[in-house]
Amino acid sequence: MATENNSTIVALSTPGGYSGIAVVRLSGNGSLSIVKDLFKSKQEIEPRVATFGKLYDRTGYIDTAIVTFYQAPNSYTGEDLVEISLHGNPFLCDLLIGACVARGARGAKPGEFTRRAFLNGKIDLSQAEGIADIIYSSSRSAQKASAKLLEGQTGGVIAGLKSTLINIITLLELELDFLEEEISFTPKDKIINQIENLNAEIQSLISSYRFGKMVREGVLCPIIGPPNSGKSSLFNAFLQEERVIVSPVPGTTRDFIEESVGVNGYQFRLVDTAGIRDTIDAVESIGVAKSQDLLNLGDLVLYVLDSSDALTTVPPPLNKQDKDKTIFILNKSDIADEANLERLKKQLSGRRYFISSAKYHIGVHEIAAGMVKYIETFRKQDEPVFITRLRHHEALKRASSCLRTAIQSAKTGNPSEIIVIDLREALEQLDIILGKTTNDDILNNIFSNFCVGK
Ligand SMILES: Nc1nc2c(ncn2[C@@H]2O[C@H](COP(=O)(O)OP(=O)(O)OP(=O)(O)O)[C@@H](O)[C@H]2O)c(=O)[nH]1
Ligand SMILES: [Mg+2]
Repeated sequence: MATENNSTIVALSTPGGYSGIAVVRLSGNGSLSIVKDLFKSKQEIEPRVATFGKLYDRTGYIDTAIVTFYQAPNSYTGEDLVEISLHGNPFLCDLLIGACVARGARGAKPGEFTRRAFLNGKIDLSQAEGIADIIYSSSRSAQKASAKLLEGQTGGVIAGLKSTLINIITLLELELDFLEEEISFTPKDKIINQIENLNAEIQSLISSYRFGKMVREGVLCPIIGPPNSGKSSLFNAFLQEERVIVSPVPGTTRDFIEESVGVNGYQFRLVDTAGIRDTIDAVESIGVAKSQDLLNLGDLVLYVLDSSDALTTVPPPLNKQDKDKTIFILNKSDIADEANLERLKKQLSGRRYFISSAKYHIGVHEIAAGMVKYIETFRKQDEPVFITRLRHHEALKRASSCLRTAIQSAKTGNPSEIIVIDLREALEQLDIILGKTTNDDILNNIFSNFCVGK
């Protein structure tokens, strides 16, 4: 009987709409027989050979097509899989999919092809996530990071940590097994040392997430500052278009507008915001409050000041983190007098700043280069991979916490069987990343974010 996991599934794997070609994919035991019933060709269908022919359903001719058959287990899903390329017309694709369903296939759910690849052991869970990430990546750095996930480099690093951990557990369990006998065991301080080294590696991966998150999700970069300082002008200068309204009236921007720009392979999510000031206007004050929130959320803050205004002052940093992530922009340099610029530069000593004239697009390249330089300070050159997904970050944090407990426990002289309990918990967390012990809810969550047909 065809169950949920071995039924034959079918879906359009290319975006709906009109296009040169579209690809309909089937996976499961029935794939080949369903296609043979629909497809007429002078050649026999052979594995991994593109075969030209014509598609017919019971009502008649559908389209010409190329059929490629991938025989189990040498396919994306590990099952028999057929790809049918036909003309990219939604009506034709629906006809074909309907004909497949009439012959026993059922429509695939989002990510179901990849889910089967995972369940059939073709890929681990981190690779499945790499596939989703590569489909949605929108910058060179994100694409490179997802390729590492997809190719299993991230999974490989995790598997390496896992095997170190298994070795340590084995040493301790060996001791438990031969407790009665006269054998010398690895001394405890040596074991503690091994756990500490492992934990240091995990910590290093955990700290790589700050960079990895910015690569995968883009660098959230709010443009903040007093009203009328030129925030919207700078935003437009980055985008090289008049995207938002610029006017001499303070309080022009009330809502938030986000646009992405790519610089040196990184994606920056610039957000134009309302000027921060005390205001009695209800709508404007909502905007000002949201600007404050963005200041906290942003990965990197561009703080724009009007350098032509003698009343402009540099705000003091609220804390170390704000100080680090803020780049000041002394804008309107074209109409600023030298003395005022010098006064502001002095106030900014020890902090990062650039001088610009957003109205005339002057200084924008330098600011962009400064933004890239800031992001790259978080990149660890000696790490082969960095963590890009919150799920991995959380699992590694839990693993590290178990290891710290194990170290504490070993140092206080607890017996091996107690230490092993925490080490096994850490192992489980690493397995979660690879999908070895992942519950259905997590799997559903991961695969439901895929498109249908992948
Ligand atoms: N001379 C000069 N004028 C500028 C420059 N940048 C902005 N302006 C002018 O300053 C005024 C305010 O610019 P906006 O970009 O709207 O300023 P804002 O910070 O977005 O203002 P709010 O949205 O009201 O907070 C406009 O008249 C701009 O043309 C600059 O570099 N030089
Ligand atoms: Mg504005």
